[in-house]
Amino acid sequence: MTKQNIEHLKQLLSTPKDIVIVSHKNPDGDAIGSSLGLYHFLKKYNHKVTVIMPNDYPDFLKWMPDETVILKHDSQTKESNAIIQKAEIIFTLDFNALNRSGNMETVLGESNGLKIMIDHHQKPDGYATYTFSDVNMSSTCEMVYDFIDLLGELKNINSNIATCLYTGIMTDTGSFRFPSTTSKTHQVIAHLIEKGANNAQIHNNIYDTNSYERLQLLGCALNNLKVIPESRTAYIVLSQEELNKYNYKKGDTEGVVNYGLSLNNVVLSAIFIEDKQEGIVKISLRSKGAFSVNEFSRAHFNGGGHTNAAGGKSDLSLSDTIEKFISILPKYNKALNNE
Ligand SMILES: [Mn+2]
Repeated sequence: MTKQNIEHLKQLLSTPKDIVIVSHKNPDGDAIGSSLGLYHFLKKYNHKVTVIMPNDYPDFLKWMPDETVILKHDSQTKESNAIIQKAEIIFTLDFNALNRSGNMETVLGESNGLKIMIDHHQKPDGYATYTFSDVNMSSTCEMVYDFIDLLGELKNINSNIATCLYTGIMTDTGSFRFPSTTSKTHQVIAHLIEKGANNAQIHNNIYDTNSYERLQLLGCALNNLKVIPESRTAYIVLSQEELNKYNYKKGDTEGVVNYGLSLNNVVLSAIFIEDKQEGIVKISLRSKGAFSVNEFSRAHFNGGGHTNAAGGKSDLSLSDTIEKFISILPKYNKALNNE
């Protein structure tokens, strides 16, 4: 983002505009946090702002200030499309290819609204007029903070903005422990606490919301954990039957993949979750060090993300997907053992 771009954006935002903020399918804490943080910021300047997500998200995200204003495109399609079509400015947050927005892809592509991307994933597409992309950033929330800084408006961060941005930085950094967490991230976090983010309460809202069934499902997942020592890999499989048994709800498997990485000597962790309704197996991958699960997923599982955290999917059956995964791994043994 050049100085000239920022001047132009300042100019653009100096009069009230029709603005839409969208994020990716299956929105996470960073997607909701950055969208609502930016929403609260833009509302201060009398813009008309609408936040639209492709689909619903877990209950543990449904407490952020004004969360209830968010439209869900899959259940409010007509209304959402009409708003996107007449938007003057569209912020696309926490994703960088329009197909990550699920069924919003077409309407976003066709809308004449000026697009501004703020994102930290790899390989951004060229759809936006203004691309604010940095793969080294901890989170899109930290980038929204920087964006507000570039506009010279840090003084106007209120407790709602601070709360939303804090949440996304916390969730995307695994509570400030991933390598993307820098001293500057901590400075931003410190400032957000000064501005009214209640860190203990936010942590509680996000992480201490387990149901008994969710813990039972976690127990089942850990019981299913397998380790392949020669590949320094751990993986978990959850079948649809197991999910049903524990009354699975969206978000219940969030973070489970990280348990594999907590094993001594493991540098690659995967979880395979059967989704009979969509007819796919959903895959989450985590790694330590330089081993890129982004590249691994792009090459084999129709996905991508970051070096150390990526998603993917498979159209094969659950058992065939696992078989494929196990058969691919030996090719990577050298890289995995170099970590
Ligand atoms: Mn993110």
